[in-house]
Amino acid sequence: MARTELEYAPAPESRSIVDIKASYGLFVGGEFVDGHGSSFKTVNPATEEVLAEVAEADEHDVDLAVKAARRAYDRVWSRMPGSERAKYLFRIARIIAERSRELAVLESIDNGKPIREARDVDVPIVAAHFFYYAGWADKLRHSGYGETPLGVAAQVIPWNFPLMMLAWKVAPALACGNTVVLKPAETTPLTALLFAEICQQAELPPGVVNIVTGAGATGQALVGHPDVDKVAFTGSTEVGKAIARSVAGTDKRLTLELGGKAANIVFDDAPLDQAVEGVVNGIFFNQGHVCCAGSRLLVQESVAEEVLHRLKRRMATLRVGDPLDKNTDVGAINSPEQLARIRELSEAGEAEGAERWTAPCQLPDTGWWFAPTLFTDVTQAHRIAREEIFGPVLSVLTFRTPAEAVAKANNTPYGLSAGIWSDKGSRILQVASQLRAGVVWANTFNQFDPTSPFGGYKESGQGREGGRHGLEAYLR
Ligand code: TAP
Repeated sequence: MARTELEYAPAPESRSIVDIKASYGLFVGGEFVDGHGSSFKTVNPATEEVLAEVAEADEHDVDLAVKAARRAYDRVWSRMPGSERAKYLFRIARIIAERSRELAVLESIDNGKPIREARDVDVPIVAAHFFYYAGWADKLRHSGYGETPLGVAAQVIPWNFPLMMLAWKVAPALACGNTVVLKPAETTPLTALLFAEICQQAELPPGVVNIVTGAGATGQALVGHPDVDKVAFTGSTEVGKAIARSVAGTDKRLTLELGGKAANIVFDDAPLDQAVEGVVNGIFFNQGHVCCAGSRLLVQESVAEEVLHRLKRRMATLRVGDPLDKNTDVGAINSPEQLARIRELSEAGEAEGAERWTAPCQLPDTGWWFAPTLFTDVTQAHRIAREEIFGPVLSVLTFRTPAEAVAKANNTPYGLSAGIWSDKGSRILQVASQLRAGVVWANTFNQFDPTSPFGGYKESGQGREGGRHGLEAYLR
């Protein structure tokens, strides 16, 4: 079948399974309430259609949300036995699993990510996180953690994995007995608001989870609120540093999950087809809007030509288009601002002398799109080798020896993740131990599991989310 026929196959039935309201308020104290500030529009990045008008929380709204969280913490949640908290978390997890289709479609529409990924990756991981941390809620005391929650957690998340980032933050916080006020990203508020409905459905005590929508100013008001005990932020390194400065000198606990510029290292003894598949997944999954994306391919010189040949052949088969089409591999870019940044950095790559290759594909006329792109002849000095592009753009560098691969991989201010492709277990272990990255995948990439800690070295952040380590951020 011709690729174009498959690429843009509409899926109207998917769209109809979600009920998107014309406008949304804030979720405070267990109820949807009107905000005191103005409102903003959230837009489908694949169609530029306005999906809904969403309240923009101002300082007063944030204060009300923190007060609701404090009340719920003092009166109910921190006093509740862990076994009881677990029941609510299990209930939330089950409802997420039951409503997974609706969540996946809404995530795809608001974010632009392919429905196949939202359905098979994001939402299952979200449910798994709630199941996993539900299991911890009654075991903290017996695991040497004590059972002393921190209080009210202010949580600010980005737009690339809206629901998943929510789950990574809310599930451990609640399991430990904290209450939360969460701010989703301005461009992707809808699944957090659907999650609020799920909290109501689960009869979670009012105020345990509060959702304040808005832009950066809302986030700033939230993390700066004096009655917040803990700040958990995922987003850019720039904003993360500003938040770290703003909480310095207070007794607020802080965890930061920030940017990345991961190296995906392919040695000459790697199973090449498998490696190419991993490289493609590493950079084109979620349009490359992934903090741990394998955005720098380091390939051993002796196999570079062969790897590039296979990589281009594979990239040419990627289907870019309608995120609700189950055949789509690469969806829409989340916002015009992000598209402009990807374009600007790609143009800088060409201007600095790297060679650009774009996968042949037809992009839709409306919406925000960027074709899968790779750059060869990249040097470490190029901006495309140093800066986070956060888009479907791969920079290829070569190396001769493992020591050179390690030196290049570590030559970045970031340190979130890395990948190693080799047939030799000893080489994998040796190289992994030298990489300054919080997560190192071997012969695979972008594997996430709630039992496994995730987080960065250097400017990729501080603290860990996930696993047993993820609890420590929410306990005193
Ligand atoms: P940011 O611009 O940093 O935004 C992240 C969140 O912070 C958004 O909710 C944003 O609101 C809010 N915000 C903006 N300015 C703020 C301020 N001064 N005080 C408090 N909150 C503020 O990042 P982004 O562009 O949404 O996300 C992309 C970045 O996130 C990338 O660098 C990526 O690597 C990183 N990321 C990291 C991870 C992990 S786990 N390390 C995971 C995903 C993404 P608005 O939406 O209104 O701007």
